Formats: sequence, C-alpha cells, structure tokens
Amino acid sequence: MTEDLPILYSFRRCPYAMRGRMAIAVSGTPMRLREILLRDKPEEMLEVSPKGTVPVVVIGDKVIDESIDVMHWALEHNDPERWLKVKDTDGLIEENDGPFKHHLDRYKYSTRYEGADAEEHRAEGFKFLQKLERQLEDASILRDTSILHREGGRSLRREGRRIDAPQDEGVQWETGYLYGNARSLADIAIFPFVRQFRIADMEWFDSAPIPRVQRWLIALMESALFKSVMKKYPLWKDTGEEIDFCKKR
Ligand SMILES: N[C@@H](CCC(=O)N[C@@H](CS)C(=O)NCC(=O)O)C(=O)O
Repeated sequence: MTEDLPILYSFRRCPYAMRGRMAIAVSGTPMRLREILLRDKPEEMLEVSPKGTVPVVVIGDKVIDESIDVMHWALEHNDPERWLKVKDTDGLIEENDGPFKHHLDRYKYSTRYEGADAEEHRAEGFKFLQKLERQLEDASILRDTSILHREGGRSLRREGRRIDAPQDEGVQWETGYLYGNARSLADIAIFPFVRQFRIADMEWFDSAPIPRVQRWLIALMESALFKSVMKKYPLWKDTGEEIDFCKKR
C-alpha cells in the first residue's frame, strides 16, 4: 500500500459511491479505499468533508465530495472507454439526481417520509423510466445505420454520439445504452438508482412495460465492472484496513 495514494471513503450499498467507484475502476486510478458505515462515520472523513456524504476522495489537500465530480476527476485522468466524450444532452443525470431520486426515496422508504404515498411516488418515478425507455429506443435506431441515413434531420441531431461496441465481457445481452451502443457517463451515473427502484418491488419492476430498461439494467448489473466494485470489504473503522482499490495494471 503506497501511503501517498488518494483516499476514497465509500459505502458499498450507496448508489452515489457505486458510480464513483465504477468511474475510478474504469480509469484505473489506484486508491486506498476506506469502507465506512453511514451511521458511524469516521471522524477523519467528517474533518475533511463535514457534510458527511459518500463518496469522498482526498488527494493531499484537495477534497472531492460530490460523486459526479469524483467521476469527472477520475475520467479526466484516464478515460479508456471515452465516457466523457458522450454528452448527456438530454439532461438525464440531472433528472435522475433531482426528481427521480426524490420519488425513489419516497417510494422505497415511504415510512420515513410523513404522508408519502408509495404508489404515487412509484408512478412519478415510472415516468422517468419511460423516458429512459424512449431514450434506449432512440439509441437503438442510431445503431441501425440504414435507418440513420433515412432519418435525415434526426441523424444530424444525433451527430457526434459514438456507436462503439461494448467492451465489457460480462455483458451477454444485445443491449442498447442511453446514448448509443456503448456505456457512457450517463448510464453509469443513473443505473445504480434504477437498480434501487427495482429492489423496492422486483416483481412489479420486472413486469412493467419497459423491456429496454429491464435489459439495460441487467446488462449493467451483470457487467464485470459493476461486479468488481461490489466486493465486500471490512470496515476501515474496525480494522484500520485500507483496500488496495484499483491496483496499478
Ligand atoms: N450529492 C451527493 C450525495 C451523496 C449521498 O447522499 N450519499 C448518501 C449515501 S447513498 C450519504 O452519504 N448520506 C449520508 C447519510 O445518510 O448520513 C453526491 O452525489 O455525492
């Protein structure tokens, strides 16, 4: 373990931390991961980031404590899958982090919010999932170059979005991604929250009329990348053990 490597405070089940870890992992940036519990945060973390949320990255005197900034920081160092090249032109990440997260919390944890009606919030959250379904449909149209040529104006609007093949050997399904047929920043930033939405009632989610979103989610959950960042680690507070996250290749 090299003492001067950046530190990553993380909590395995937090969707914000998941997307941060995935960006760090794909970028191949070596870090010292400190696994925490939200109900028992280490003083060392609160000292550098008093707002007390994960993920937090500490590089010398510099602290990054917003997950999107963590993703950008990692990918600006190294972005082998060119996630940053694909712009989220439809503002999906913002909608995910704002209204969708609002409804997700009130659907999944309705008892924690006074007066929250879980079904109403599920219906509101579903509107975002339907939007993702349309987005995935659009992206699959993009994959079919003959349709792309036929569609004239639309293909211009879509210009610049990449259509590379997925690189993750864990993906076994022919699936589309939000902005083409390779995963990019938006897919990785959003899917951990859709995964949580599914966990609230899997039977309901799996039978909802959003087949593309269902396939997209499974492909991302089954990816080698996601599996690699979901390993269970001992708590840093208990053991003092920092995890050698993302060893140099
Ligand atoms: N805007 C922050 C949100 C991070 C966040 O809210 N993380 C949750 C865990 S999923 C957290 O740390 N909550 C603090 C707590 O529950 O005490 C980000 O994107 O990093």
